[in-house]
Amino acid sequence: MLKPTSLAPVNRSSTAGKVVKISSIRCTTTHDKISNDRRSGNYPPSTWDYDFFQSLTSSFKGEICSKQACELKENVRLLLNKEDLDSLHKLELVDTIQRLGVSYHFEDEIKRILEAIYNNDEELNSQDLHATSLKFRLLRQHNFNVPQDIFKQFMDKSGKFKASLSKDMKGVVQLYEASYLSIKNEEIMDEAQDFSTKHMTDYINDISCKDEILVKLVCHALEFPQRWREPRQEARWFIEFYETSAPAEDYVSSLLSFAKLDYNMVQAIYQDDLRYMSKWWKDTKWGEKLGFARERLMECFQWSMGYNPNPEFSYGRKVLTAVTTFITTIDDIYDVYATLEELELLTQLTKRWDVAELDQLPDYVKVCFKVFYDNINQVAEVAEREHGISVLPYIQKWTDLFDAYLVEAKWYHSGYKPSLSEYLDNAWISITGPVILTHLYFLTEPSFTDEALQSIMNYPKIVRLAAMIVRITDDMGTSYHELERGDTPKVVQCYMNDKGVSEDAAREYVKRMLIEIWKELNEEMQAAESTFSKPFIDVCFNLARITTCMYMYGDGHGAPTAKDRDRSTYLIVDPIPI
Ligand code: LA6
Ligand code: MN
Ligand code: MN
Ligand code: MN
Ligand code: MN
Repeated sequence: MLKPTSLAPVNRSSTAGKVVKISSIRCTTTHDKISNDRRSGNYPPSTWDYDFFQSLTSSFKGEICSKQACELKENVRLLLNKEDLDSLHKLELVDTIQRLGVSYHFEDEIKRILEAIYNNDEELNSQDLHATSLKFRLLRQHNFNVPQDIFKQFMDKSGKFKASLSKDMKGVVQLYEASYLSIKNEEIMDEAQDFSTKHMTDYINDISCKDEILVKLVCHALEFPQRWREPRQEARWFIEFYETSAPAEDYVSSLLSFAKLDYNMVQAIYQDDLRYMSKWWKDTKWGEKLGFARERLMECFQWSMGYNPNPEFSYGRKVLTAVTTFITTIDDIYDVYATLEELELLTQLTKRWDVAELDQLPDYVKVCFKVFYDNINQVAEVAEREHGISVLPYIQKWTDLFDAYLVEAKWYHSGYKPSLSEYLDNAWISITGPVILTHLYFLTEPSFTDEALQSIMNYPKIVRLAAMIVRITDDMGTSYHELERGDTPKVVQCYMNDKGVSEDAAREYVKRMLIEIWKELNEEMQAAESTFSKPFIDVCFNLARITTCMYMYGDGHGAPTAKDRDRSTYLIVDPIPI
């Protein structure tokens, strides 16, 4: 029997105890009878379970911790406000604080520092590749206009970066990181990326290079640029790196102490969120009743942590964890379990947004959509109460996702091979970026203009671009298994079919495509500012970043490996030893 399931925050819980009527659900065995004819995703079972989630506990809670964190935080603030620090040291401090994962505490201070540097940078040694690149990256990150021309001085007459610069490997790494803040048609920045990537690759391949710390930094950067990295994973890596590489000075140890304590305290909040959600998940009974689908609560929680890692976003994280479990299960219904006839009927009927309308469909569909509608309606109710606007019509655009799922199911069942552009036209919706970001919009925006609402209804460019990055990155990580179990051609295969090229060549092409879309996303950050708030723009980027993180070792969502499990452990389970 389904139990009432609630996502509502405790202090807004007037719908929390709403009793779910179960009379319309007849849990007969019909689905067991037909299950023999159905496909299976052959996904491995989850390696995490309810008892484990319930056992999560942290000692980084309570007043003593908070008090200590407050004191340490004030030390860092004093450091940022120091008058006698020169511009380069200020930039380095900002960069360090960001990489340590604690910049969300100092947004005003950081903004002031960057504004001052933007308005008056004579002090900064512009001949220095490291300083110039760092300034370019940090200013662009914070939406200040900096032209690519500031790198011209490092180039020779033929428009190439001077070969002698390769001796300054720290500067080259900064140039590489800066190049990922570029927008379309910036030839100098393209050149910067090629130049830095080449010399960094040569550097780590040179067996005579002795600077182990620098090798570690270069390898980390080559794996993924900072711009693409998920902040919590990066923080965990950087805290360790900084500990071994920074000078033994007082300010370093005070920064590190704060970063570690803050990491552990925020992790304790994630554990609370996850414990709550594991109870919620158990109450859905999907694990038992929809056994064909992936059970991925830990991974779904990590997606939601990635969209917005800030501690106060607990309610939003819970909603997005539920949304991601819905996506995972419904995607498996469309891709693997259901028949095409069921999917056609289901897709049509979901538009009525009422589980009673699904009566003609098998029980597994009703079990799924009962929980789905109840929870999504509740999420909309909470948002409507909070914002005083009608939110449900926007959120009901889940049905666009189901339409896109059906298109793919029809392609698969008919053996149709779409062209790359036909595929992508549908695939940026079927990857669920729009659904996720629409939910996040109502969870992050402080106020709502008609223009912004209209834009959200039609999926603005920033949503489209972020979703495209998610789709391409997902396909690169998941298509191997998908094609094995039977699925429509994914981005790489569509390009191979279009052009008649090898898989390797197609993968290379798709990687370039990804870089180009990131450039467009960078550009859109500025344009979006006139319509959306910074927190919403941030979650669009964070969606792209958490995707990079989830698929960095393969299909980290559907078939997590030991490395993925390690990541879950250091993000959610184990604190940093202090
Ligand atoms: C993708 O699985 C899936 F279910 C996710 C929850 C991850 C992607 C989406 C988010 C949360 P699969 P398909 C942004 O790779 O069938 O099966 O679209 O998705 O390729
Ligand atoms: Mn299962
Ligand atoms: Mn799928
Ligand atoms: Mn799918
Ligand atoms: Mn996939």
